[in-house]
Amino acid sequence: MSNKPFSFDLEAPDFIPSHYDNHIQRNLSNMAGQYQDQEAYEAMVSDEDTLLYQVYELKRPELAGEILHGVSIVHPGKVGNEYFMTKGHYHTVLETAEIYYTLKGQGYMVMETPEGDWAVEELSAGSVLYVPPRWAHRSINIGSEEDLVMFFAYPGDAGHNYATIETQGFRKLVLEIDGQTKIVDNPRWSQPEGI
Ligand code: S6P
Ligand code: ZN
Repeated sequence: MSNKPFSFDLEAPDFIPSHYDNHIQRNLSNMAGQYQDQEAYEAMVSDEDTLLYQVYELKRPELAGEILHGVSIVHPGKVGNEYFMTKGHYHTVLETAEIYYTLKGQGYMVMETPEGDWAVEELSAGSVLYVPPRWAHRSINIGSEEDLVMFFAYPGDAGHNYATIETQGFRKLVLEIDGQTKIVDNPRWSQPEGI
């Protein structure tokens, strides 16, 4: 991999990087057990394996001094009354942070720590979110028609730990109830052990 400086463009309306090395696509079938309404999930996935979100990554060596970065795009939609969202993860190296800059759309970042603290921050075009070390994070698109598009950057050695979230989800769910977006307790959640 070259160690020369480089640049690329992020342009409206799509904000797909003009250069990228990796394109990840996650569909409904990649989210088994993540949505609260299992019946709605099964019905949707057997009908069509809808694309939920995409990530465009610029590859860099996975070293502490590097900054991994790219663009994530969460499409609009719901499973039952729960919005389309990313899987969400802790960083394997817990003491690593992340920055998100929202380019387009409306959403929430749901976050929590192994100690049980939680936070939900709004995401809208032009807002910058700092996710401190130790905070697991999941992005959620609450828009009815628009993509939620964000530029992200995090330390090269961070890694991804999906297992804890896959087991029980996040402490808070973001649902649409009577046409309103609500943050509610996740009944499946309990304090994680041994992260
Ligand atoms: C990586 C960073 C993002 C996510 C992306 C998809 O640390 O947080 O690039 O990978 O938003 O989410 P997830 O939870 O499927 O990796
Ligand atoms: Zn991350």
